[in-house]
Amino acid sequence: MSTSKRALVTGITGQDGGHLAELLLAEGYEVFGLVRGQNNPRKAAVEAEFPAVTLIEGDLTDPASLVRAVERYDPDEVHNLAAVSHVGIPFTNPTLTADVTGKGVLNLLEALRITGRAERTRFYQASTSEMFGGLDYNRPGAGYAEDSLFHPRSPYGVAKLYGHWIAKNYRESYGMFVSCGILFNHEGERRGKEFVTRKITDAVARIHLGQQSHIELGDLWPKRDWGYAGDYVRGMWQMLQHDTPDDFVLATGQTHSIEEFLTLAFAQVGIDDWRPLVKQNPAFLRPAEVDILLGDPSKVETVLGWRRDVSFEQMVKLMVEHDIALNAPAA
Ligand code: NAP
Ligand code: F7E
Repeated sequence: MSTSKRALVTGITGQDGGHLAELLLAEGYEVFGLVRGQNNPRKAAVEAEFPAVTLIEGDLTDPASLVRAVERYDPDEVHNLAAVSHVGIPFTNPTLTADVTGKGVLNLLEALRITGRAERTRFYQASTSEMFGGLDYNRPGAGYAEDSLFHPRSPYGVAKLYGHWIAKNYRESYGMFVSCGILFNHEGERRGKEFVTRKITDAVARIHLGQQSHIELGDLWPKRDWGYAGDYVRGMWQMLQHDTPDDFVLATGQTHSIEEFLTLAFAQVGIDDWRPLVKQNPAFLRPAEVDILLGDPSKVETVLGWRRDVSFEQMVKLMVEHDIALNAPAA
């Protein structure tokens, strides 16, 4: 029997799943990834990039599949990254979002508890800054911290708040080692193109290469606290290595509008006046918008010594360069 630690990662086909698999393998873990559905098109990409990862069929909405996974692979750590993670799309499928993003957390915690792992398996829950909401009455000031008021503004945020509280409840009720990372937006070259940053860097690359004429977006004024995903998965992992379970905000402490992101991204390809290349499409507006997100990472910096390596400017540059290389025709 191997003596290395065993980690089960849900959401392994997603952005954070890729960064986390990379980190855990480098740390010497045996990594198991939960993949849903028959013939999932993203499974092959994970198999190709991480042949050492064992993929397991399972779905957060299927409790029996989770019981089977934890019984068979007996993880020391479970990193629950799986979710319907888009904020806009769940306005049209709120019930599915509640089932996966909310109740799915309960299903996974129960799988650990009823199979007798409450005292031995450490659990990470991917909570989110979307639980805060960015409204006037709870404006962040120096930044939202772990004890700030919650007021989610979307079915996604509401479902995540359930996941957050049920995770804390299992810590308090059963003494489980459950830590929640309240993560502000984090981006990078693995980000899905349905999110605004990657949509922009992909479009900037394609406009630069003459493959696209313009980009259609929703509101440009909202502000987000954008960090680099590689730095954030290191923070998640550090939370499970700490001697006690706790909740931590991961953020940069800076906030930027989408307009600022556009300015930096287009500057990478020498375009200063990007406004004629950006059109508003009402399809990308949301029934309720989160105006501003700004996080205060003081606690995670002090308690866990977490620091980010990649600045906002470096991240935008990295993403545009990556998308130019990806979209460029083969020589
Ligand atoms: P992502 O790229 O959208 O990945 C989501 C993952 O969840 C995918 O692997 C997806 O699998 C999986 N999934 C969806 N429904 C599932 C189900 N029913 N059963 C099992 N797996 C399912 O998200 P991410 O950006 O990596 O984020 C990771 C986690 O952190 C998410 O929980 C997200 O809500 C949270 N979070 C993200 C941010 C951020 O800025 N990135 C900030 C705060 C919190 P398929 O490939 O099969 O679709
Ligand atoms: O939107 C605006 C949009 O979808 C950012 C998820 O990882 O972070 C992410 O959620 C902003 C919003 O991310 C478009 O209205 C304008 O104000 O990139 P996004 P998000 O909603 O902040 C949080 C922390 C999570 O937890 C989530 O899982 O950009 N926006 N035009 C647009 N957004 C998108 N997607 N597409 C547009 O065309």
